[in-house]
Amino acid sequence: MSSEKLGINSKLIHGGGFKDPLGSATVPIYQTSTFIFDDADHGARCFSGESDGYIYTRIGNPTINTLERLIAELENGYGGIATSSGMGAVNTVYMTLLNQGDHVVSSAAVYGPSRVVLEQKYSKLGIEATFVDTSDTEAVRKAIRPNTKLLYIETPSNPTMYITDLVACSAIAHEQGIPVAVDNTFSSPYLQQPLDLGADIVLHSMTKFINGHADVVAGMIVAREKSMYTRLRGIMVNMGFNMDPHQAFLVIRGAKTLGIRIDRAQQNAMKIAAYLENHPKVEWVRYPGLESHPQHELAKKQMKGPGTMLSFELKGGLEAGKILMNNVKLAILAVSLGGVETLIQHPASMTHSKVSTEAKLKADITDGLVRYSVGIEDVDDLISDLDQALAKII
Ligand code: LCS
Repeated sequence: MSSEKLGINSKLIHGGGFKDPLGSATVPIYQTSTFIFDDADHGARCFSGESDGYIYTRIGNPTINTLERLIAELENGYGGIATSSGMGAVNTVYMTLLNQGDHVVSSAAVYGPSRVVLEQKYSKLGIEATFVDTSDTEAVRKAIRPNTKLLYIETPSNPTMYITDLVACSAIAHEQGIPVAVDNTFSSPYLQQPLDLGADIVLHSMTKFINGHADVVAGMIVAREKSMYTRLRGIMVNMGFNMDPHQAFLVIRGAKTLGIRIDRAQQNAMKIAAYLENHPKVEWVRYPGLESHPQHELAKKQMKGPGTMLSFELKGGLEAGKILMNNVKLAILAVSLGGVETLIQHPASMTHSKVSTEAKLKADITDGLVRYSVGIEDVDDLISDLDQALAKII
């Protein structure tokens, strides 16, 4: 059966199109840096592109290529480009599309380093960035300049959980011929497919949902068109942002259960969000599945489910948040997200600590905001854990 016709859970198990010549049921780890040519002419043909034989693992490797094909199938794109980390994917996109004198419009609330690298490094190469709340479509239109070469969106945004209208923003960018890249880490392709909503590039920190077991750092980019794919791939290869075959093997294994992990964690997240929203010590909760979320309707339209990430602020602000974080016993106090285990962290002093105080406040990353990544534990245990920790706040 053609894999295009399969449902997403079947694709997760059988996608990637790898056929092992020895009949292995799983994708083997081709732990090699280089590949043997049949003869000198074959080597030359591989390099010229006449033959598609493998050359060198930074350029291509059967285990890594299988993962690239799998994620490209899930995102409905032309091809995938695996990277050593999510930041490897982010920087491959920036380096491919931004040159001296260019300008990028980015969501103000993005993963801290995705913003900081533009402010502190690309600015020194003559590249300007404007950060706007991309959930405000008009703000995106106004931020575009004649030299804008990229619209970079994170939705839902880390850690504010704002949702950007991808259809509307892609249309605005495309009117000016500007490509749109979407960091889809918070949803994974299981819940959102940005290329189908108009984006040209989708990228992931696969460290999160796609791998799902907090044991790998990895990234992926998928391009809709061949020409963009070729440009991105060239930068990844020559910058050395490549993945390692063992990483690819672990991500392929983790990805098989993406659907059931998210279904389960999402059920937990809905209950936890409702519990927190009704708790007297909680000021607000931002979870796309709650009617109180400012873009609840858009989330329902654009995403197949509200996901497993939520942020909230306690009435006692940061001090109360610290008491909560220091007293949870089941949730783990750690950065990262999207794994089977529930994680809690404080963005202002952890994942977004390098973002300036002014920029944090403008992006609504308040000092009291706590981020909670819901795992697949028993939800009653997670709620009891929060309950006993919240009780410690006087
Ligand atoms: N994009 C998003 C939305 C992320 O959340 C992260 C990492 C990255 C890109 C970078 O991926 P990495 O290089 O770490 O694979 N986010 C983290 C977070 O929120 N806590 O720890 C890492």
